[in-house]
Amino acid sequence: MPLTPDDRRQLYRFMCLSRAVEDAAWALAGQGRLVGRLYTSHGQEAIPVGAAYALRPDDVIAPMYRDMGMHLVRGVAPVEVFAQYMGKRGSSNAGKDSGLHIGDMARGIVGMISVLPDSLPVAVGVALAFKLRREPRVALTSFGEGAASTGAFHEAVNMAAVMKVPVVLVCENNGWALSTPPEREFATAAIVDRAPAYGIPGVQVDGNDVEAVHAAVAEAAARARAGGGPTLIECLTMRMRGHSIIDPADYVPRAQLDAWAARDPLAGQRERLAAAGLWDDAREAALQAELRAEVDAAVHAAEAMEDPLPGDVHTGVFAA
Ligand SMILES: Cc1ncc(C[n+]2csc(CCOP(=O)(O)OP(=O)(O)O)c2C)c(N)n1
Ligand SMILES: [Mg+2]
Repeated sequence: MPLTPDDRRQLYRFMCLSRAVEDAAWALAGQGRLVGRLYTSHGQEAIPVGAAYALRPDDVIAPMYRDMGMHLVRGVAPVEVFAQYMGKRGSSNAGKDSGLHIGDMARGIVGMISVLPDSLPVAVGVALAFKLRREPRVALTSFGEGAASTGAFHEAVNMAAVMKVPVVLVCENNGWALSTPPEREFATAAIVDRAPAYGIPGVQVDGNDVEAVHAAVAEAAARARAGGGPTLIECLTMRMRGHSIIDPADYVPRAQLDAWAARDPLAGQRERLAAAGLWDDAREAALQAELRAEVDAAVHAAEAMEDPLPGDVHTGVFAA
C-alpha cells in the first residue's frame, strides 16, 4: 500500500520525536541525571522509524539498543523512555537495567539482549512460532554491521532461511562498530552480499531515506507473511555521535561526518514533503513547539517518579 500524505508526515514526526527525545537525553546524561550508558540513533533515525512503521500492530520487533524510533512507533511514550534512562522504580526494568532495554510483549517488543546479536536468534524463534501456529505475523529484528560479524548471526540467518520463517532482518550499517571500520569487520563489499549464500533475498537501501526503508521493509514483510521466508535488508547510514555518550569518537574522520551531515534523514524528509506541498514553515514551527512541550513534560514526569527501594533487588528477577 502506498504511503498516504498523512503517513509521510507521520514518518517525519516520529523521526523528529526520536531526535528530540535523544537530544534531551544527551543533555541530561551530560548533567549526570541519567543512570547507565546512553546510546543514540542520531543520524540513523530513518531506519527504526521506517522499519517499524511498515509493520502491523501484532507483528513483533526485536530491536537493537539504538532503535528509539522503533519504540516510539510501537507506542512507547517518551516518559517511559526517560523513566528507564533514570532507572526509576516504575520503569520497564524497575531500575534493574537502563537504556532502551524495554521488553514488553503486550506491545510486541522483545527486550534488547546485550550480547550481540542475540536478539536475532530470538526473533527467528518468534517467527518460527508464528509459522508453526499458522499465524500471519512477522518478526523483525535489527542489528549493526559489527554484530553481523559474529557466529550467532550466521547460525540464526541460516536457520531462518532453511525453515523459511517469517522474519525481516534489518542491518543498520552505520560505518563503525565502536571504533572498528567495516573493512576490518568483514571482507565482502557489503553485508547484503551474504544473502545469496544463505539462499534468501537481499536488498541494500539508503538508510537515510525513511520512505526507502519503509518500502523495503513493507515488501519483505509482505513476502514473509505470504510464506516467502526471510529477507536481509542492509541500510546504509552513519553513526553521527560517539558509540555511547562516553565515546568522543575522535577516530572518525571529519570528512566522513561532514558528508553524512549533508544527508541528514530528517532534513531529507522535510524537503521532500515541502516539495510535494505537504509541509511548510508554519507546520514546522508548530511541530517543534509541540515536541519541545512533550519532551519537557516527559522529563519532568519521569524525574518525579519514585526511585527503586533496596528490597526491589529481589523482585521481578524470576518468572512467577
Ligand atoms: C558479543 C558482544 N561483543 C561485544 C559487545 C560490546 N559491544 C557493544 S556495542 C558494540 C559495537 C557494535 O557495533 P555494530 O554492531 O556495528 O552496532 P552500532 O553500535 O554501530 O550501531 C560492541 C563491540 C557486545 N555487546 N556483545
Ligand atoms: Mg555499526
